[in-house]
Amino acid sequence: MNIQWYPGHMTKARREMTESLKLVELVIELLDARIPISSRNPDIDKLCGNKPRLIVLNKSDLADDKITKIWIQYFKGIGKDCIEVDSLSGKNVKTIGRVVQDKFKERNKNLKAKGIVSKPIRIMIAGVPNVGKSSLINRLSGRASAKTGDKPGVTRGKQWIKLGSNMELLDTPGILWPKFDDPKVGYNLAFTGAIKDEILDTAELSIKLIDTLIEICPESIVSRYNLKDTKKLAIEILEDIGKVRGCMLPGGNIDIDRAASIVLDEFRSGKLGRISLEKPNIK
Ligand SMILES: Nc1nc2c(ncn2[C@@H]2O[C@H](COP(=O)(O)OP(=O)(O)OP(=O)(O)O)[C@@H](O)[C@H]2O)c(=O)[nH]1
Ligand SMILES: [Mg+2]
Repeated sequence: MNIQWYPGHMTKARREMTESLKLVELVIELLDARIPISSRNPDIDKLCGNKPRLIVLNKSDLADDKITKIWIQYFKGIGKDCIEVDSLSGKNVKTIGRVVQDKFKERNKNLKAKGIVSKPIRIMIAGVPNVGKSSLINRLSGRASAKTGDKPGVTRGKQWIKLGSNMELLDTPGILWPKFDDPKVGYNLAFTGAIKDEILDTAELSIKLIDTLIEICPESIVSRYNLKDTKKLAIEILEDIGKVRGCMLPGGNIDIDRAASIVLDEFRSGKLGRISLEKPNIK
């Protein structure tokens, strides 16, 4: 399966994003803590130019804590400010306000010297579909200002949300890029829910996910599905999972599609544990 998803609305959203960049002083690049590289738009440097940026690793509740800490060091090592948050519970979200105010200390001091007491810092939140941009905005603003949902493509237009008198946030639709050079990127985005499920082959995707989990953390599926043997093909493991979960079709065959959906849903909702699919290449 060759995964590509770049519908027309993303071309439009990308154009709008380029336009809106002129209006903001900071871009929050929201990445998925489980796949910080795959969820990073390869065009982001070109898109943002030298606009100040803050990298925020979201869904940290679903990622391995130790690995997330290493990712933060990795980004700091390449000169990028980076923090982790969980926009579902709100954990660490307040740190963003502190980091932003700190980044703009000089700017605020200069404004004050000119007699301007407060001019809100305008911030754009950018990231792949379903990474949690709108959820983060709602957490930061303390109200349900932006529409959220557990599928990609919920936000369709840009929306400004005021955060007291200090900051104004711009929610943007999730965008991808026209071609994933490495097929692994497409899979990682699909596993984590950034790609519309309707264009994916669920069984094939789930088999790929099983292969990946067997490689990086076999215990996650062994314990969840009481697997006796994992030294077999991923399709056979998926059949075993189907049997354990009673996914049977009339006639006694295993309902592979249902079993595949179970594995994907349970991975995405963290029931298989806190799993980071990408690790940085640093000691
Ligand atoms: N576990 C977990 N779930 C999260 C987190 N942040 C957001 N979500 C969930 O992820 C899903 C997508 O959230 P949204 O805020 O709609 O994502 P978005 O980036 O705005 O998506 P688009 O508008 O489609 O681009 C929702 O089901 C949220 O509840 C998080 O930190 N942890
Ligand atoms: Mg949204």
